Amino acid sequence: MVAVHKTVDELAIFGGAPVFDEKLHVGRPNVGDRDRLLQRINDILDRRWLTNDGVYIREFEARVARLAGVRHCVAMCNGTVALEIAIRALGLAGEVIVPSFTFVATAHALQWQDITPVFCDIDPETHNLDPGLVEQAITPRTTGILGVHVWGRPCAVEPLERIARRYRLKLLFDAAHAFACSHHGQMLGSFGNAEVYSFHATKFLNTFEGGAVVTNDSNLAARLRLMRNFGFAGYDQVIDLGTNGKMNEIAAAMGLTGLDSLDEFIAVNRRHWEQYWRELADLDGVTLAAYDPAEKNNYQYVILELEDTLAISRDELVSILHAENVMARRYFYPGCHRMEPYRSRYPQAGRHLPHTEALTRAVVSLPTGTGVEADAIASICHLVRLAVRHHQEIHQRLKRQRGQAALAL
Ligand code: T4K
Repeated sequence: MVAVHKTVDELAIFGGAPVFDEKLHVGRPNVGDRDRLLQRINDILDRRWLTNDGVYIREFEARVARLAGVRHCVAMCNGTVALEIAIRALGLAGEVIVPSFTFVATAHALQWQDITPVFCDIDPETHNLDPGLVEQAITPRTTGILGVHVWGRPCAVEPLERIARRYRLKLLFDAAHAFACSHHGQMLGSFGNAEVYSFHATKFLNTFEGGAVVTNDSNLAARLRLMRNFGFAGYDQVIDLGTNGKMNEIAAAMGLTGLDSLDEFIAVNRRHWEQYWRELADLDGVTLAAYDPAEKNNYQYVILELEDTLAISRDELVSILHAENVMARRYFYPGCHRMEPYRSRYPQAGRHLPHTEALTRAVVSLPTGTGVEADAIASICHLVRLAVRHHQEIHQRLKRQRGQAALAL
């Protein structure tokens, strides 16, 4: 496709034809070498070993551990179960400090086990937990901190480590976005007591569904392995409470095939992100979340933040893009504290989360990945520039449109 340019009148939201015939999603999966994947799947079927610590799972775990620079990788059926098992294996209880600006699974993994997620505000620059506020949120019931490396950009790792040490808290990181990303040259995955990756279809590396806990703690890894497999230590010997958190062989085969193409995935994401940067960085009223070029990044998230100087709201921009079949997402709107069961339990939580509240209203996630072409990105950038440059006019027209729609009811 060739990049399309429009005027305000031609926007699909005002009746024009959409730029894209088909929906362009955020989170289109990266698929590596199809033939190699099918070979692996055939091999799995031939050997009739489909799950439970098979050879592909072991190979996947070894390669992930090597990449993360840790001793142990325990692969799981998804990132949420990996979080739940890590939380339980670390003995977390009572209260755990966590951002509200994250995917709801981070909070649910705690609440599912009757542990109270204590929502803490973020640093508006990094979008990650503000360590000063974390320290203020500690109570006698606090047992841990669960930081999230949002967009694959590192949490304030060292300050959080210092706080965890000082107050004898466990430190766990949700690294769902952060596979193949580094902090001061050390891979995310290797900090705190343990870190958790997600390999969901929408993630930079996917196993259809999947996740893993990575850690340097051998005792913890042994516990994780037990818990992942019902607590079985041998054929008939159950020595701990466990669940079924196992990854299957086909998932691992997908992960291995993705790992084979990791450099290509990064190169494509990086090229896309740089294109967005070139086309949008100098646009007044919006900021593109940047990655530290001195670190390893997977560039999986293209995050645009709208300033409140614009007349047009983030939701209006999203509506404009959706009308063009650009399925931009409002991650992580409205924030965990405004989702159930947290909203009913802590109705006042928003008062302590001003930066979270502001960011959830300001950010939009744009399409990238190996399923997206450069021309498509040029068209998306054109649409964003058009909307931002004509923000007053578009906002007024959308307001009138909404008024007319309400009258027609
Ligand atoms: N912690 C954090 C910080 C996370 O972001 C996540 C997951 C987790 C923990 C939990 O890990 P997992 O248990 O999921 O392994 C999606 C994903 O389902 C979720 O994995 C992800 N975070 C979250 C950020 O995004 P939704 O509700 O947005 O999913 P959905 O179905 O709307 O799909 C997202 C986009 O991807 C859509 O635009 C469509 C597209 N898509 C999706 C799938 C599944 C495809 O193009 N192909 C596909 O196969 O949550």
